[in-house]
Amino acid sequence: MPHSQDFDDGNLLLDTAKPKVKPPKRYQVVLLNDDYTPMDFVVEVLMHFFGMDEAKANTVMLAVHHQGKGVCGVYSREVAEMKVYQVNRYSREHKYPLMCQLEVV
Ligand code: TYC
Repeated sequence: MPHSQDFDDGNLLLDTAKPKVKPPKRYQVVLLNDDYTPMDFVVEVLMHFFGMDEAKANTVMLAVHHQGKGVCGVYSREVAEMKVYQVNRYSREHKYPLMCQLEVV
């Protein structure tokens, strides 16, 4: 009859090895309030660039309006940078000062 200690391979290495790969950082796309951009335009941006339905877009727009800024979504760096670029370009094209920016989580 084998003794239980015969099968003890010790897991000291597994327990102490540091993970070599860190989880990737996540990037928040944050929308900023201003006094000039129409609320309807902000709602349109949130629906078009962030896939929100109208009710969600309205809620987020009003939160930004009252609190000064708010999170539109959390993405990889590449996707977040592209969203910021596209939203800021779209706002400029329409001559509105609406701004969004990146924040590392
Ligand atoms: N404060 C703007 C207004 O009163 C509306 C607004 C909301 C603008 C959110 C920007 O990110 C923003 N017309």
